[in-house]
Amino acid sequence: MNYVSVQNNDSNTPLLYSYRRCPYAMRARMALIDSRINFDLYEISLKNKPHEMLSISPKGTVPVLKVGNKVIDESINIMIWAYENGNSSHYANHNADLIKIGLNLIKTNDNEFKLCLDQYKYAINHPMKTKGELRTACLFFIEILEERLKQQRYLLSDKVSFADIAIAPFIRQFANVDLEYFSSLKFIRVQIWLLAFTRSKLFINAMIKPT
Ligand SMILES: N[C@@H](CCC(=O)N[C@@H](CS)C(=O)NCC(=O)O)C(=O)O
Repeated sequence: MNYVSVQNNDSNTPLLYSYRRCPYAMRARMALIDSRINFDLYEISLKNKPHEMLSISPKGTVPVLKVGNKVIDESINIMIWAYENGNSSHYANHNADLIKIGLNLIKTNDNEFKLCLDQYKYAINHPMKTKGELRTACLFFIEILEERLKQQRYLLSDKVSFADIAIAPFIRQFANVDLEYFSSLKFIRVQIWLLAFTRSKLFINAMIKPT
């Protein structure tokens, strides 16, 4: 992962438009690093998106991956591209059933859970509900993860998988809204899983600040 300005990218090296704190961009960076793909990273400002990015992906969200003439602008598709084109065991090791379970978990994360998470994060915009109600609404997903972690160390098996990498950045956001509350929950396995994730080399490398 090399931080570049857009002009410095030679068009043969995949270029990722990213935003360090965005959980979708985190999963894309981790999948690329995990797959041992050499890529250039351009850290954007969400308030001032580069024209080069908007010209190839007008919807204006990060992450966006440009590989030659191909543009991939959904984080999950960037992950799939990375695992199909790189050299990691995390995706390939799973059978079709586990891949399906992983993709379904990610779908629940990106839809129902993300909606509850945003309402909890920005509780001030939802005056009809208390913060307590908004955070309790998120717990359905934490409970699903806890149940999976009762059966194995990670979400799909005893090994880290693409599902852990895709989902953990969002659970980290949930935890960070109120760490004391998160620590007080009965979901001990999710707490341990998140701690292991945030201490992992992969996450730490994906979070290195641009110099
Ligand atoms: N479905 C997209 C969602 C990406 C997304 O919403 N990214 C946010 C940052 S976390 C973004 O770029 N928002 C646009 C903005 O804030 O202007 C994906 O999975 O890549």
